Amino acid sequence: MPATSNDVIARHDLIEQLIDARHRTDELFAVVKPEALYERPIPERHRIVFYIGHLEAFDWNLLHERVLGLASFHPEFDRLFAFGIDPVGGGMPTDQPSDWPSLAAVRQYVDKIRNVLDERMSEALADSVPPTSEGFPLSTLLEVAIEHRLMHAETLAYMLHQLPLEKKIPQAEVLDLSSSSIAPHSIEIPAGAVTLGLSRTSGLFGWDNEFEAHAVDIPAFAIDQYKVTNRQYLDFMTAGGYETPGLWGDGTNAQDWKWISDRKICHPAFWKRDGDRWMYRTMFEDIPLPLDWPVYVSHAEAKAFARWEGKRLPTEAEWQRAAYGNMLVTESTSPGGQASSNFKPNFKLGNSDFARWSPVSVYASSEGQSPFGVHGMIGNGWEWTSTTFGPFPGFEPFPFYPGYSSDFFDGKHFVMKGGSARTAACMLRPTFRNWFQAHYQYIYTGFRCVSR
Ligand code: AVJ
Ligand code: FE
Repeated sequence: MPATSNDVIARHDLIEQLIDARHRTDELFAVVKPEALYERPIPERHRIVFYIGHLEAFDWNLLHERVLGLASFHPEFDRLFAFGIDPVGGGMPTDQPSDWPSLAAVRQYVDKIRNVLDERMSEALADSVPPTSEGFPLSTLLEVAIEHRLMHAETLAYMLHQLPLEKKIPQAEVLDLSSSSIAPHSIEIPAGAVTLGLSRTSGLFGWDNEFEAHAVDIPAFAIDQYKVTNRQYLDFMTAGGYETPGLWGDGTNAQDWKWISDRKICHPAFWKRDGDRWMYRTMFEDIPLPLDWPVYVSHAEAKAFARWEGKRLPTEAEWQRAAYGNMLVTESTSPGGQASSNFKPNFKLGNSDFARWSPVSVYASSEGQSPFGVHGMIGNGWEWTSTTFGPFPGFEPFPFYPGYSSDFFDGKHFVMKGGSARTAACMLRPTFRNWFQAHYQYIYTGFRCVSR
């Protein structure tokens, strides 16, 4: 099938996007002082150096044989850097810095892959590129490579956030320390339908877990107008939230209580005690706790807060309805070949797409309101839902990346929606689903509560 000129333009555009995404991740590694690149800022994750190799190994493993018909030049590194770790309840990794290849060897591997891909991809683009034997067009594989890298631009930011300040090269950032006297209240969402997921006939790119589209009916409920702030969470702490077992389990299931007791957890990971006051650890400095910023906590902490308020976390479907009403994502490709949906929220104004390192006040912007007047659901921090991550009806794993989602359909991961300051614009789409374990504290994820 000959490629239309629109296809070619679209694919060239994707190569540009891949190159932009490389700049993003290169910039992140440049934040780390070179002598700290073999550190492990988060005990349960890989050392930083792994991710330098991982981003290229991923692109290479995806494309070299399938699309370009090229043999591997370094199978050992292709395997070593193939997968990250997301341990559930297992032990901590014990590898040593000396177990990893030198930086020079890793950088050589990266450069070589970039050179080969860039050369061969433009050649492939000049021809008409047939779908892969698995039936997916080259554009889908490129979107996978781009979004995989951009997701790591965010997960690497979480990781470098935990690296001690003296091991980073600081970047200037003007913090939003505005303070407001707004009294939070909740918004009534009438009973109605919402569509979750993308239809396969839409022609839009989505990950395997975004398909298939399906409608869900939702009874009326009320949802917080704003994300829960550090100020509100501090009230929960002052009221003894971390010392009240009943908030951390329902009697038969006390896993969350066991977790905070065993790990001696008594505050959010981004907070730090300094004498008689709370400090907040931003990416590059410690500052007095900004009370109007959204609180970033694990799912277990969010759930305990909601119980304390006599409320609960929204389901994924409730969150979607509060954010988008009954909007349906159906539209196919536009004339430029760029996929677009029929819904255009004003993403620019939300705190997202790498606009900042830090959150802003939840009251900062009157833009970004949902059709029901709920504020700030997209950007400025992901939001936890009560929904365990699982397949939509009609789910099929991508044959070229079967474990991307299905490895996490284990009842231990929860869906997050929205996006943070470090989420790329492309992943602010309504159907994107993110997920993490209930006890992971290091992510840019807050929440809002619902009642009824
Ligand atoms: C979708 C963010 C949960 O970081 O575990 C990156 C993304 N998967 N490489 C993760 C991912 C494989 C994933 N999240
Ligand atoms: Fe990855």
